[in-house]
Amino acid sequence: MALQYKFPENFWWGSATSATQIEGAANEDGKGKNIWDHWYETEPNRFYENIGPETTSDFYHRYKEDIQLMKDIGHNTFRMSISWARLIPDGRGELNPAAVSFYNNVIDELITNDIEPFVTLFHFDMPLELQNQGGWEIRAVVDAYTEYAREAFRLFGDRVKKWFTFNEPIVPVEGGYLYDFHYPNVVDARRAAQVAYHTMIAHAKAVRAFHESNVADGKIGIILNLTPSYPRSQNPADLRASRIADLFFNRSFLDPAVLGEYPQELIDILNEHGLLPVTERGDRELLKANTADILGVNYYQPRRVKAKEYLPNPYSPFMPDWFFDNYEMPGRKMNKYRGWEIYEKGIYDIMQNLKENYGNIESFVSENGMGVQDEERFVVDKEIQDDYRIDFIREHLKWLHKAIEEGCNVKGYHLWSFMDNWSWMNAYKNRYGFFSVDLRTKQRTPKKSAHWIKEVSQNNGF
Ligand code: BGP
Repeated sequence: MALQYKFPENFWWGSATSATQIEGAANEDGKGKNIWDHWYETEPNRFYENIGPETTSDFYHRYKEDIQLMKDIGHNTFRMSISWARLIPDGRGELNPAAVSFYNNVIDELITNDIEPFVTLFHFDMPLELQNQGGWEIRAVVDAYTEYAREAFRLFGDRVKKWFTFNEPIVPVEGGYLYDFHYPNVVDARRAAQVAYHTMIAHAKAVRAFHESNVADGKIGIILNLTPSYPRSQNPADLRASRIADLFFNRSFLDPAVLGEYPQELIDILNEHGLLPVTERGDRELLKANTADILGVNYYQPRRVKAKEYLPNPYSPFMPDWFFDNYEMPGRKMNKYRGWEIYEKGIYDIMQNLKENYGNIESFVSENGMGVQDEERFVVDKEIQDDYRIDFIREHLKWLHKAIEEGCNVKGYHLWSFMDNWSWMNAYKNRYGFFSVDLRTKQRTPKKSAHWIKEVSQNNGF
């Protein structure tokens, strides 16, 4: 069959998940509590339909069946995360033997089925014990994380060759310390800056630990949610607004992770507002020497901005959006089932930016996907007819293909997500999977997109 969009050989086809969102068994087999278990126990009504993280999609008990399904639909890679509090219940110290065997079993099962595991160390789920001590605000937690990373490399590094220190590290900063959608629900830009900084120090220390470990043939990187920032117009005020949004929401992590240093303009803004974090001697060299080998890009939607219409009240707490307003561009295409913009070319722009300004670092799409509310309404003959998702993936893949043809160093595509899963405060509101999950029976059923991706993966194109 002649394919119009043929991908490079050994392209990574797969999907992405995270421990807290799929495993369930939150109170089983010696797992310690993390911030999600705790927040749900204290404020269940903040979660969509009061659904919490105890059971989620039950991957913990069904991983074998799930890995067969991955194989059935042509996955050659799968992104998962380790639950820190499952592996080390208090965050530091004693290992949980049941967790060691669980992750060993999952990894072995994936490899036996020719699916390469991509493992993230931290996907939003801080052990509660460490959060109680101050979480990412304190340097001791950076050290606890580095120890955890070292243990993970030692336990699983003989078989896992793709490691990621953090998933979307900006999200716990925004959610936990600015906009109140993650525990500990603080609103304080100075503390947010400290948390962001410590996360990057933790990243660099884990990268260093990795290169000192014996996973010599592996790679380590980070997963960032990049939102290209498009100005309303080319007038200087709009351009400045978009540049500053880019500084806060992309370059604050992308630059230190890939180039090993913070953008000077960001440092200047933080300095001007008294927000510079506390640092230690040697940090600068640490960051510079321990950059990512590989970058995962999560892309859902762009950010469109315009110059501020009204000056912010200088007595209100500092927020990055003091510098710009969001711009609702007329005529933009929307995912009407989730409320996010769909702009497929964004993925191409991101990859071009990585090629031009970030040394063409080896990268892949580590999440991209379309959330849909009340997806059962699209069931015909027991199967969800998610043609909208097929279109969404196909149109993004076309732009990705073009980026690759133009020399961008892109190695794969992972959909968010393998199956419907628990999405933090949104719980099961927006469904993303190739497989739907019946919340009562936990039964998995392929959607139309599962059959489609199988063909695309097997043909390595479409
Ligand atoms: C990403 C996260 C995922 C997932 C996804 C969907 O930012 O990395 O963990 O939750 O967003 O989000 P939502 O369910 O809110 O649409």
